[in-house]
Amino acid sequence: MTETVSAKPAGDLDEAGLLAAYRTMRTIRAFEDRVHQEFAKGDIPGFVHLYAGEEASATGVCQHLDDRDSIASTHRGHGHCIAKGVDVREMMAEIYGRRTGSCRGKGGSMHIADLSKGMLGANGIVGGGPPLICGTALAAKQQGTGGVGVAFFGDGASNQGTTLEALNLASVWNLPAIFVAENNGYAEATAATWSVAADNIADRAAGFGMPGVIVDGFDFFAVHEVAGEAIERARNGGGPTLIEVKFTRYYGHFEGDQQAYRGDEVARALEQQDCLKAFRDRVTSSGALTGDQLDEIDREVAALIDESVEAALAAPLPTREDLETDVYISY
Ligand SMILES: Cc1ncc(C[n+]2csc(CCOP(=O)(O)OP(=O)(O)O)c2C)c(N)n1
Ligand SMILES: [Mg+2]
Repeated sequence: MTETVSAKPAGDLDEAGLLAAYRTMRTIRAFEDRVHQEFAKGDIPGFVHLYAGEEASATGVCQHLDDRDSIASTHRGHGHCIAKGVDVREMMAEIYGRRTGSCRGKGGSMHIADLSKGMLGANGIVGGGPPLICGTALAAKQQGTGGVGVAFFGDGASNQGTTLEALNLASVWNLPAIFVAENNGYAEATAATWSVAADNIADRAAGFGMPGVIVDGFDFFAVHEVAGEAIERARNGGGPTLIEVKFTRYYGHFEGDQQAYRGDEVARALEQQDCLKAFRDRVTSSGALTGDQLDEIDREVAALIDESVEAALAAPLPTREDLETDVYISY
């Protein structure tokens, strides 16, 4: 049976942990809102898929991770990168295709990676992440590091053979792997209710002999709690978990998407469910944090994003010589 978790009382985070969670979610939102504006000016090359609305997932999961752990991401990867600690200035420069970017301007939005942070990369291949995580989780298990691998993937990716094979492999090898299905209701313009067999993606966990949990993706505390249990179990040799996080994305599938296939769900979610508003309400009404503390973070994050854009615009583009570097890596 798949368990559904939502709206648990405020979790076990101390003040520093709550402030860190809010800073991460606010940074993701501000980053994405700004990229949305900047993309419309025409200065950003390539395709961009924004993560706004989904911040509680990356943040609630990655807050449990450390240097031993790795994550695999998707084409909608900025939030995962920020939550795993990739430098925001380098990310912005990467999105602008600049030499100072995380991948020296050669990857762009869909390929931001920082192996030094355990961020294996955003990924243009739908369903590309889960098999990668089986590899890192197997390495962690064999080397006895206590590390885990986390694969974030979408509802569309949940139907890919690669994802289902990875779930099977993780289970038969009892890997310290966490599969986070980010069900935002659509794969491009195709509704998950139309394309995903079974009521819930998490229900599929039973077929692979692992726990499956559904969580309200707008509720940071619920995601944090569910992810914490799954990650602890994996670290202690208890094997993989499939977590389904349900929410909606605030922008189109990609920047430029006319979204003719959608109703008023974004306006409703922003008004009634938004993870940042819900977090603020929860922590200020319980007295855990003050509104002033959160406002201060908002200001600091806004300044960081301004600086990142200015620095990216002023940074050099890659040169012809750069074409021949970073092609092969020696291990
Ligand atoms: C293997 C593969 N097939 C198709 C595509 C084209 N494509 C890019 S994003 C996408 C939809 C993905 O939907 P989902 O997994 O739900 O992620 P979301 O965009 O909702 O975050 C598709 C079909 C691709 N990039 N890779
Ligand atoms: Mg989707």
